[in-house]
Amino acid sequence: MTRLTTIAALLFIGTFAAATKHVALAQGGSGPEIKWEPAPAVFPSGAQMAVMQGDPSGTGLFTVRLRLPDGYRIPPHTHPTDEHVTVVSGSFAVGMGKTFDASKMMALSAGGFVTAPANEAHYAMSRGVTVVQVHAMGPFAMTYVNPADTPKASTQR
Ligand SMILES: [Cu+2]
Repeated sequence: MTRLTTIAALLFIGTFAAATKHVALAQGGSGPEIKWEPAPAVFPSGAQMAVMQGDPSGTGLFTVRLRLPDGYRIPPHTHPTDEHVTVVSGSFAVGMGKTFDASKMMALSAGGFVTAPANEAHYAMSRGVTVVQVHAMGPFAMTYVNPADTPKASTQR
């Protein structure tokens, strides 16, 4: 029993050490070292994106941050996988449904968290310059409910 406990403790320490290493790596990408770039053309113009972890175009878990200007709107859309959003700063309002309706949105401030289930239409708007962190299983894709809302690559940036 005691020996088993010791082995379990050693395993735990090993796991913890590995996790700590990952945390240390992640810290290299936080704060002023975050590399912001114009968000991909699938987003309405004006947003910036930084990849924190993983590859949004790959098939595994990825984490990105989006920096949105005041009043930035993302029209109703869906994703093929659950989208998990954590508000880092600013104010981010989210609504569920196929029609943008500002009166039905839930406003989230820093620390707020919301999950948009796969294939369920939702929309969003920022109030003030806002940073959100999105994590999901890749590959990341957005399908706009109204095809006319799909940003045109030629008008980006
Ligand atoms: Cu979304």
